[in-house]
Amino acid sequence: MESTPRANRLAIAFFGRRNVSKSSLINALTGQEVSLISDVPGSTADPVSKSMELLPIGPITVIDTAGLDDEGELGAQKVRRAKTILNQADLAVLVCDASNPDKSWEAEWLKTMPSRGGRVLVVENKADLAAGSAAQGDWLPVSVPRVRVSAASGEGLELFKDALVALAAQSPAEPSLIAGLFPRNSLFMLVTPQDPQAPKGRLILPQVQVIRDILDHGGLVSMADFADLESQIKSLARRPDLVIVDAQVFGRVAKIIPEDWPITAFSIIMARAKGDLHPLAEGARHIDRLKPGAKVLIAEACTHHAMKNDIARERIPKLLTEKVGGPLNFEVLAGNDFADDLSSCDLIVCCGGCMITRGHFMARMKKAMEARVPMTNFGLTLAHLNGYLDRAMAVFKNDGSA
Ligand SMILES: Nc1nc2c(ncn2[C@@H]2O[C@H](COP(=O)(O)OP(=O)(O)OP(=O)(O)O)[C@@H](O)[C@H]2O)c(=O)[nH]1
Ligand SMILES: [Mg+2]
Repeated sequence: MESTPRANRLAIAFFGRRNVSKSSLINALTGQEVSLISDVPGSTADPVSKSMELLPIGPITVIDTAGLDDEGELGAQKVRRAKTILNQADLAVLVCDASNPDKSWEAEWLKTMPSRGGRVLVVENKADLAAGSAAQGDWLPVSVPRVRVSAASGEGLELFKDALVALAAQSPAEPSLIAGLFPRNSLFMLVTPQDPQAPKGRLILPQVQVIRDILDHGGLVSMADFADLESQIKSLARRPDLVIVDAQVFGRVAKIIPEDWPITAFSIIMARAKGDLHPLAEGARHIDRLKPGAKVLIAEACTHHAMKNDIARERIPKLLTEKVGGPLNFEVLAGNDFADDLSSCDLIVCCGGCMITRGHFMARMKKAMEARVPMTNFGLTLAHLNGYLDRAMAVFKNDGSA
């Protein structure tokens, strides 16, 4: 279970005012000392994540956050981080104190929830302190599920888990990576060069995910290395419904296969899985309109040691500069989030987002859209600069969900 990539887990953020017992509730849910607990308001500063299995949902990540009513300069920083997590989460648990009858802060906060999908569960904790007093529900819209628990005594914890599971079950089903767009029994030909750069003895995650998606949708997989492709395609009993290739061999495979065979790249499929494909492709096409001196924000979602020929710091900037025909003004950002002000950017080029959830990637897209800055990703940028974006996108032409 621990091996499930974090990007594929349901992310559940716990939020609320200071000292309402967010951390205590997470510790009670996980049965572990995930977060520090104290009666001093403001104990949790940075968000704290813990992976766990919540049956029957499966692997989830719970995220503890600082109180959203924190004050002062440091408090404002804590609140900013907590809000970032809240915007990226799949589900939100609003924790409040059952013994405090004043729920005006919570009522105000709930009003903002519909704009982010409204997937929220209210937990009134410290029920042991409110024993005898009936739960006052008039501040709460009836559509929002609510449970009353006591992390201290354990009362109501099972109901809390059941409510979480019920809310998670309402989550829209994961969209199919690709095969759901095709009828059952469709044939997919995968071309994946197992060259020295490929990991020894195994396939990489996007390849495994696409194979699994094809099997889940009743499709057939035929898979080839690039080396003998020309002779291998002759032995196919029928024309594939789609050829899916590693980006680096797109051009060469496209030359070998007949022109009317639909073809796309793993990177395009993964871009569709993470975000809205068509606006991202538009973002890549926007490169044609960039002029020397334009500001390009290159954003990686995770921090890692930059290697020689690093895609974010060297390859993409070099290719973009060549394409535009003059120097560009690059800013490279690695880590959790964009700067607050994107208005000075002409283009945002994100990484594929393999380490972050779709919700997180979509939050980035929303921010770019609000700032009216075109956004794309590495895979689509390379597809456009290498001249195969339109052909690789053709299969998604009528795919409104992308
Ligand atoms: N009586 C009672 N006290 C509780 C319960 N759960 C937590 N507390 C107490 O409430 C206080 C705050 O708990 P925390 O879990 O640190 O609260 P928090 O919301 O994470 O607080 P911040 O991180 O400071 O925002 C602590 O003194 C806990 O012992 C409960 O079910 N009953
Ligand atoms: Mg805390």
